[in-house]
Amino acid sequence: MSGPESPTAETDDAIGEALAVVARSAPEIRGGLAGRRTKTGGENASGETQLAADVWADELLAERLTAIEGVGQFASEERDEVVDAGDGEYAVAVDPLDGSSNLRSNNSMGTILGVYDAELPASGRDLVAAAYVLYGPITTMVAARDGEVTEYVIESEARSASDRSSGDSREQTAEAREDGEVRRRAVREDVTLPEDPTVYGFGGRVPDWTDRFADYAREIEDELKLRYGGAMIGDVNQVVTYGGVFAYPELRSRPEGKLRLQFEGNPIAYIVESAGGASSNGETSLLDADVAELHQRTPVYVGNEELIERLEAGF
Ligand code: AHM
Ligand code: MG
Repeated sequence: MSGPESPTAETDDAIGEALAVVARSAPEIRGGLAGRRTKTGGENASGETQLAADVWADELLAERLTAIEGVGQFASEERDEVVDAGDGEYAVAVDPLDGSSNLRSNNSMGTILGVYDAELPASGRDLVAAAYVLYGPITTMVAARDGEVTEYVIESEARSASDRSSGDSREQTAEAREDGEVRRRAVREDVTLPEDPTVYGFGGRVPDWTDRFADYAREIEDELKLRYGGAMIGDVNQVVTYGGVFAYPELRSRPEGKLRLQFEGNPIAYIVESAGGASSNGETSLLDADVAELHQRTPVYVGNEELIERLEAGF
């Protein structure tokens, strides 16, 4: 890759490099979506139909993340088994395209990364970093490491001087990284959930909700504004931005919910908790959930602490 490289402390180690690889790959993943909206005919480990884009993003990230010195395992929502990547201490888990059913209707989607200092499947307490990319009107990345959460804007080529001067000056912060041709610009440091929550988004069909979740939902509906987009990353990012609660709850037909602990629940819980919020599987923080297997599902509840406490109190 050409273009300026400015190594920083964060890219000097495997954890920082994994975050950098995801950031660097984001414009390419985004750019490759247009021709890959078709079904492959295959299914992933959770029994979901794969799109060409799911498989392609998985392969791209697998190749790049397993090449990092210090990464010993790679796992993805899109493949059955953990890939052995050598001697490295860290394991990376990805959801290459979260919310890919939104591709057909051209709504937002994401990419999720968790970096575990343990063999997979691992507890959320073994996470040392996590990040998500949101492919919205612009491409952003929210990364958590060492208890700090940062939001970046990802741009695929150096912007011209006139572009730079036309932006909101409050968004031009000191920290900017040049990862090859991709620029990752910090636009919000020390991200924390706003204290006065305003939005909620709940997945699953309402008649399939359990009574206890339906009771909770009724309370929340009176207080907050519905914002549900069908991609967890988009929905969680609204909660991180405006405050509120996101749930993909336990269902009558599926008490274990839909989302996967290693690839979705844990990384999102790590980010939301690092941003001062809370997470739950209905009983305990997702980060303390019992780990059974790589593709295990879990109910996911994340948001402002008070809203998650109320959920647990009613369960
Ligand atoms: P995916 O990773 O296979 O795309 O599935 C996860 C997605 C989440 O992003 C989202 O919260 C949920 O599935 C939406 O499911 P539904 O279509 O049932 O609302
Ligand atoms: Mg997903």
